[in-house]
Amino acid sequence: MTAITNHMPTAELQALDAAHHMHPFSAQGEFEAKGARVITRGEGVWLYDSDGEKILDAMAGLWCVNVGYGRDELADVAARQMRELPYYNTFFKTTHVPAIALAAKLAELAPGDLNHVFFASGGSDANDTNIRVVRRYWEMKGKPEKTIIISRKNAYHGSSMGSASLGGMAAMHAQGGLPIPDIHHINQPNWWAEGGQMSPEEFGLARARELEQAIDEIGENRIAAFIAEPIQGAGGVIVPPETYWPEIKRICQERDILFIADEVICGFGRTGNWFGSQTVGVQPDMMTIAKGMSSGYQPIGGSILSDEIAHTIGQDEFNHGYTYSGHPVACAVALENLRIIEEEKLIDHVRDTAAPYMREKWDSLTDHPLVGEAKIVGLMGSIALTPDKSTRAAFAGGPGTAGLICRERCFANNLVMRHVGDRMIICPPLPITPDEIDLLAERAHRAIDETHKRLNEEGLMVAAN
Ligand code: PXG
Repeated sequence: MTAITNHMPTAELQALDAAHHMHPFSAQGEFEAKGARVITRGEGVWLYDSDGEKILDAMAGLWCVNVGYGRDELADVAARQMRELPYYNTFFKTTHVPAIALAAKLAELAPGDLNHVFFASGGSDANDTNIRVVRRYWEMKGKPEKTIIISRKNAYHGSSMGSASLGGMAAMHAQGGLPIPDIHHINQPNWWAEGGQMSPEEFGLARARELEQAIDEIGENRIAAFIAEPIQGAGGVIVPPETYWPEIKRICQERDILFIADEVICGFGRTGNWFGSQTVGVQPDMMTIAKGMSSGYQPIGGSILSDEIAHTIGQDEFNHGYTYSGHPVACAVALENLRIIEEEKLIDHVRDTAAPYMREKWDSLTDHPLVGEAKIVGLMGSIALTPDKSTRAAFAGGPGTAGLICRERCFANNLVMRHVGDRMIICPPLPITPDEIDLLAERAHRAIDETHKRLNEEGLMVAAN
């Protein structure tokens, strides 16, 4: 077989891809009709494809390339670490410097007494760790019946059996016998789609109080933990009403349950603080981290535990761990990535420069007849596409009627912007400049115009009843 390289014709690469490479969350058969876009290179906020197109990546890969593409420092650290110690495990009373240094750094950055890191290779396996940690914690506390974890519909916590069960994605639960036992889902704080006649403030309180109701109905003696993303990412960048998090905080403080903040997307500067829980003002007992912790340059994730939890489960053997827990190359790269975020003051850049400028541009999209609400926190934002913004209507054609067209128009305009149903979402690399934000907004606007035109031509600007 000849070597497969960037220099092969796109069609050949696509044919091989369709024949042999199974894609996540995809109907594989569709790649035979239309091949996948082949990405060959990245630099800053820009991607290049096999046809030589230059694409603005407003999704930072998959919500993860926080420091942007093309960072030589990260490549150099990886090469150095691979030469020195490419792998060793952290089982059986052994350790190594990259894992020690990264754990200590994360303990310094994480709020409060979150001082203990259990490493994984990504967010899904870190959330699996969390399920086992909270159940083990209560067992060690003499309350083994506290096993139930409360999560939310339309949450995303990963794709493994455990983490997909924590998640509240109906389409995932419909395949493969999920969820696992003892996971309970309450409703999400998505005012635009589900708020009805309530004000956002009333709705935020009502949805937060579902946590209290669930605890009362199931019994506090059965509940181990509540898990939530500070701002739902894959669910469509759902920014809760301002009343939501303070009420959740009150409930978590009053009740004897643990709170797990899933910071896989919100962490590492995305919301203008190190962690999203700082932005929404709650102190977690545990955090899930991944993605931005290495800016995606290496696959790594983890769980950060409070002193109390770590000391409690640490009194006996915790029968859990992954071959790549604390992988030295991944740890070294993550540590260098944190150094870049700190030394380049990327969080200040998000908070003081990029986010305010992006918000101005983003909010102005609501002038468009197709755009209902525009939401943005730090550098994660969403807009709701609607056939009738006065009633916050969904499309008669079902979820995705406008979103799918809009994503395709974004692609055609060399902008990566995702859709979730009929919400369009962005999550660009943190160093994005005002000039690049201008380009992002211009292309988004053009794509929305083209979508609107198509919807009108095809008679799809119709509200569902
Ligand atoms: N928690 C959250 C909040 C996530 O967003 C995970 C856990 C799982 O992480 P890993 O590293 O195992 O993928 C995620 C991942 C999408 C999309 O379509 C989002 C994610 C993954 C894949 C697709 O937006 N987030």
